[in-house]
Amino acid sequence: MSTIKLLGLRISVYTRIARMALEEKSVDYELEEVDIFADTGPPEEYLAHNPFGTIPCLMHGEFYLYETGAITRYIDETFPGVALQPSVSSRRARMNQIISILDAYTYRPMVWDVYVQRIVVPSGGGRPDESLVAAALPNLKNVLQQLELLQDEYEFLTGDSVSLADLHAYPMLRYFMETPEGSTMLKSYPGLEHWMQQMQARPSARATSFHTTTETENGF
Ligand SMILES: N[C@@H](CCC(=O)N[C@@H](CS)C(=O)NCC(=O)O)C(=O)O
Repeated sequence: MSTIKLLGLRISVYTRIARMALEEKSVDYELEEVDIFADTGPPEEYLAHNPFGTIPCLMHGEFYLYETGAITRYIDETFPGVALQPSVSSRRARMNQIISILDAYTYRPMVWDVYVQRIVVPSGGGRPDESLVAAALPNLKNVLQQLELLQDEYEFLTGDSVSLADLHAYPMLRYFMETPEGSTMLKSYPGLEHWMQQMQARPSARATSFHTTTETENGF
């Protein structure tokens, strides 16, 4: 049995970020699904490990760790394999800057205000709140513009090899691309569009798809 468990959900953006880091490092782990979105709220036993009730939470033997940025850095620094943090401090600073942009200005508008309103709410028979979508889009334009500027001429967001910034960004952009607004907006940023295609082809992305095998992630 694996001594490494990730408590989370397959459909969760932050769970996928941590899973992609585990996959990139070829770590043998088990995903244990914890339904924090149940009507009754996160299970009591999960709150004992993460009192904030967010996912994911990494379990490595007796060591429990929540907060995705801490988890991915721990994975990179604990397990052998290719380094996922640039060795040059200015590049590493860019990586941390991008992760902050994603956490602070990207996740909520991209995932909750656009993806959930456009895809999840209608699929459950509800009506999307168009005001949320409309308010999010200008901010997301700003995000994509800054990400492309920061990427500069590199293949990946912080250099010519993949880093934790790429793993943090991909799941958010992946959901965004499933919306008409997201796939249209991305076309204005060819560097990012190319990056997205590269990321999508990585084994770590393929192994962690949000969707079940009957659905694909190729259609953006
Ligand atoms: N700061 C947390 C955020 C994680 C997060 O927001 N995860 C989402 C699922 S993708 C969640 O747990 N949402 C439930 C909530 O916010 O109560 C981290 O970095 O791990």
